[in-house]
Amino acid sequence: MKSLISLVVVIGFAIAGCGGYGGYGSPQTTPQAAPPVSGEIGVTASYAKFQPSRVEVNKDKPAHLKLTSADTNHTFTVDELGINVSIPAGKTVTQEITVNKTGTYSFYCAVPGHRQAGMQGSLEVK
Ligand SMILES: [Cu+2]
Repeated sequence: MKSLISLVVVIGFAIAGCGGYGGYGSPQTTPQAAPPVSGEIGVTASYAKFQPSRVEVNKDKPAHLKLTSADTNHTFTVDELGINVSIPAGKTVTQEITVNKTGTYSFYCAVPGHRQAGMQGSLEVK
């Protein structure tokens, strides 16, 4: 009787699996989010501030910026480094940056009026 119960469980999973994927093809082909990597830095933009407003990265080491807008459209802009990433309202975008020169750089939101309202911070490269 034990083996029969096992079989029923297996069939149950198989049916649930088919229903769950709804015919969108093999679940193995579903793109997976990249696993968290060291050097991932989350920054949340909301009017009118960045949280955190101070970000540290290591020179010559790729840093993964995970930029989230908590409200409206923003940008993450660093003029000296040629970085200008749009962050659509309510979305999270990731941007890899590698800076090869130590120093303190200013980042800000380029949406008119946002920087003036306080959407700026410093990017420290060590
Ligand atoms: Cu903004």
